[in-house]
Amino acid sequence: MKVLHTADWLLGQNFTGNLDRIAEHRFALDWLVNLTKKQKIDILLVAGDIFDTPNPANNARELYYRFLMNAHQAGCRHIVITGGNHDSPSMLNAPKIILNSINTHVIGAATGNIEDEIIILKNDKEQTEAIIAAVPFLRDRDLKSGMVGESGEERIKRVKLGIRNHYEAAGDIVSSLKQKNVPIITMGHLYAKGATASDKQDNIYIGDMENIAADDFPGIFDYVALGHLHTAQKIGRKNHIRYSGSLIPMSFGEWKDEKSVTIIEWKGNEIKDISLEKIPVFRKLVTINGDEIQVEKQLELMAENMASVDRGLEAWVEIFIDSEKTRPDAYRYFNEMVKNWPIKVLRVSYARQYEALDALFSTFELDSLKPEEVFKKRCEAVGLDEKEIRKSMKSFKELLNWMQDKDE
Ligand SMILES: [Mn+2]
Repeated sequence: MKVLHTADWLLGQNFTGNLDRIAEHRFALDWLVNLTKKQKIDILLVAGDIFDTPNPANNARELYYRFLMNAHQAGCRHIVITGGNHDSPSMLNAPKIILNSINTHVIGAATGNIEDEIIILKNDKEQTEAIIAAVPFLRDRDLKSGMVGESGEERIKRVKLGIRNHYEAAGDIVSSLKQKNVPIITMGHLYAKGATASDKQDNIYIGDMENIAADDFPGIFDYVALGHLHTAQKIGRKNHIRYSGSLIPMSFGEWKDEKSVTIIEWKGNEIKDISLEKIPVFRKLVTINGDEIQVEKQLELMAENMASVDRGLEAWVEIFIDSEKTRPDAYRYFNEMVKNWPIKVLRVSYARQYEALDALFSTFELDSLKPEEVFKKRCEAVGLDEKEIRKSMKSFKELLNWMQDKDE
């Protein structure tokens, strides 16, 4: 039996606020359907952050439903979808009943009853072939709401304990269902201890408080399919606890990442093999550093290389210029230079000009930044040291997390 693990699709993402990723996502999902067919995947797990926003655009929803139908028709017998911190639980859950009819199980959020997350997958002879504890992203409110007067540290402790308890309870339920030769798998959307996030990954709120360690997952689980971090990796040197990584690079911080999906081959309830299937690059994201002349040379070189391979979609570039002199029209200047090449320059910054926010970012660029990035720049601008910045960032992220919880 073969299980394919993927996560963090973030369909409907707007890059730097005004560019959509629909074409890339369509290519990636079509590729995934073909892979599912070629590899004869039995079970597909998507561990959260299906969509980028709680209310995604209709073309993003269309991609999602089209993929589920195509994967089903390609012979994938079971699909399990869990909600991530970006997803709206009610939006994911709304079509649950109809998706059930194509063997797709959706767990948008915790319900208060952990049994709701336990999915028993059966073959057409009604024999159990896998048991899945489909744990979605656990929101603050799922882990008992914050106590009045609770400090930040107390809250973190409570969140960590809540998550551990949740997995323990799920482990207890599946233990009672255990059958010979049937794999038991759990899913999760969280930041596991020891994991690496690309520095620009913006979707971590509860995030870097390191929710849970590899040893905290009950031993009953033969595989742990995680989402939330966009870089494929295993956790705590355990081969069976993994992040699949995202489908496409979600920010310039991920431009060097090799994206993949994880395929787990089983013999009974034992893992026979785990392999990463590399996802083709449908659009290049590139960060270029250097003085003006070096940047121009790199752009020329890029254009030459791209001309020799048919990549379809134009590359997106961000530029950091290391120079004393600034050019107020830098953004226009570089876009003029690349206008006949399959390249678009999205952002130009001067590396040495960190004194003031408004000197560094044009209005366009400010729009393209995430709140955390702006806050961090501000901390740097007022001269906080690294330790102080880390501390302030932590509080800021808690605040964002609280606001996000409130929004829903
Ligand atoms: Mn996430």
